[in-house]
Amino acid sequence: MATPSNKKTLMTLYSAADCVYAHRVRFVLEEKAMEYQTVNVDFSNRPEDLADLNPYSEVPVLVDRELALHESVLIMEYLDERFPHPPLIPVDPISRARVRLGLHRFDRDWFDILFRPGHGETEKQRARDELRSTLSTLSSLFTRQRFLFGDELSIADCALAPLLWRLPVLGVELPKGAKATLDYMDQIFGMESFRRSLTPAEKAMR
Ligand SMILES: N[C@@H](CCC(=O)N[C@@H](CS)C(=O)NCC(=O)O)C(=O)O
Repeated sequence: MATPSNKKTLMTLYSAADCVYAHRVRFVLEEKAMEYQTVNVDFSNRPEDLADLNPYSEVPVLVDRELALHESVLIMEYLDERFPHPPLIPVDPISRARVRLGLHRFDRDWFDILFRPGHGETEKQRARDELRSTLSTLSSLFTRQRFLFGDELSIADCALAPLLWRLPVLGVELPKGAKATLDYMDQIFGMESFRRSLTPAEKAMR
């Protein structure tokens, strides 16, 4: 008779020391208090299986049993569905759509330009300027609510936080008047899950 195996299969995250996209996933995994193992990818010596797991050979990739999933946003959404507590995506369709639209805009307006290859310095400077002014404008929102989409942490906060952590590295300084945004950042950076999500290379960024 076969004995049921209760051997736990840990999820594996293919990450990299200072990858802003992998950082998003590490934050969500820590917020969900998940146990997982990490493969730290060195791009000058990629693990052979990375190309099998992700046709683009990029990180992050999450391997959960038979599933190999890439794209940070898809991974965050998957984790929230698979491990619903604490919920990081609101339940009503309008709020869900707003969160997803926010994620899309973060990538299109900032992450893709600042962290993906193929963008010139002029375009990057425009993205940095726009980021600084949007974060300043968001200050009035943060005087009314704790997080981007209300008083609960969402995957939008988890997606943006790794970029906020990198503001000094990017050379983006917020004006003192953006106090509520700075407080919002401190609140996130002080979270146990966020602190646990940091690699040594990321810890050295601030
Ligand atoms: N849109 C992807 C972007 C992933 C990405 O650009 N990852 C970078 C590292 S931060 C990568 O793997 N680059 C491969 C390389 O440098 O060859 C996501 O959100 O996961």
